[in-house]
Amino acid sequence: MLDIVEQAPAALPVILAATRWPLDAALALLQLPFNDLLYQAHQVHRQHFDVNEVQLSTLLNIKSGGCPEDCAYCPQSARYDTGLETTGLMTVDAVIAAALQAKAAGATRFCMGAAWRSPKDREVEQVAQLVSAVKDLGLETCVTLGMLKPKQADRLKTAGLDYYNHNLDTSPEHYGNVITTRTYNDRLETLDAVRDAGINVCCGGIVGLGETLQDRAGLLCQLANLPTPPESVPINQLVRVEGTPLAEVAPVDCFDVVRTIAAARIMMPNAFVRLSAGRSELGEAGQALAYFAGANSIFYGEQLLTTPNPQQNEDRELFLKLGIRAMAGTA
Ligand code: SAM
Ligand code: DTB
Ligand code: SF4
Repeated sequence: MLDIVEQAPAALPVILAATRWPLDAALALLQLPFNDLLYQAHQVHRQHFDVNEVQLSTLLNIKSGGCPEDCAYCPQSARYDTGLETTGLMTVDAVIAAALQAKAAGATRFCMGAAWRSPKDREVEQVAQLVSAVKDLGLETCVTLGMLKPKQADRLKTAGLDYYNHNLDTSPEHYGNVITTRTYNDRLETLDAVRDAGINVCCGGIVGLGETLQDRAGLLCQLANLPTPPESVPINQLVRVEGTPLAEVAPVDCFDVVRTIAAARIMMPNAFVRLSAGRSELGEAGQALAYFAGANSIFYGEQLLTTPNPQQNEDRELFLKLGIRAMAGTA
């Protein structure tokens, strides 16, 4: 008897973590009537956040194109002819200039992306300088550089990195149809390294990769069942870019994007859920639904990494119409 009691505290958290969100529960959420799902998601949102506040992150592509990976959605893969110009890593001065503009426009976080499979230590050192420079401006910092080793994550943490973005993209089952040059497990290992370094995790995925509803539920379960769920969850709608293998895939229905946001909100109530790529396609009404469903973060600025995003004045106008405020900076 005593044995059981003594073992229980150690065993219990493991059991809870493994069953936090079973697949059938996530699938059931995505299959709810739209109004029921949105009502539930909005209630969860209201319990955990100020529903009239949205966090603004601005993206900068600090190293564009020429990536050796084969991600079938990505215009920056060297394997696909998308007409994209390849550039080297941006200088500190150019990055500071862009970050200052982002801050002046109202962003609280500056996210720098590089088209790498995994950075070399020398490249991590260069990015660490960029992170420190941006942090000194009073902005939160985020980078997405591909796969990261534990020591590299530690170095970025020391430089002042607040968030690392590394997406799982889709379910483990669909993953191999989209990317063959790195495994799902590689991605999970990078997430572990980031978490262990004490950096906030920004991890989400893409809808519109030809996945099933089960795959969407599977992605959300992977995210929600991580030992610690991500602090930030970007939900991207595929931007279909000519020259990539997924250029002609059927477009996603706007309501399916909103459903995915709503389920993410319910399954990860404390996370910032970012309505990411694909906002231009959603239009004002679609975005308003997404905010109601629990999205409370966006990429703010006329460009994502290589593709267009709504203009800043369009976002400001929509916020005004909806009574939404941009979240104030904390850095
Ligand atoms: N190379 C690094 C990596 O893949 O980890 C960082 C940059 S990569 C462009 C960051 C993320 O952008 C990808 O994981 C993917 O989720 C998203 N992404 C890339 N191309 C996209 C597209 N066409 N539509 C929607 N999301 C896209
Ligand atoms: C994320 O989840 N979405 C952003 C960011 N993280 C790096 C990238 C979206 C890229 C869309 C296609 C492009 O502009 O190249
Ligand atoms: Fe490379 Fe990242 Fe694009 Fe994949 S998503 S091809 S890793 S830049």
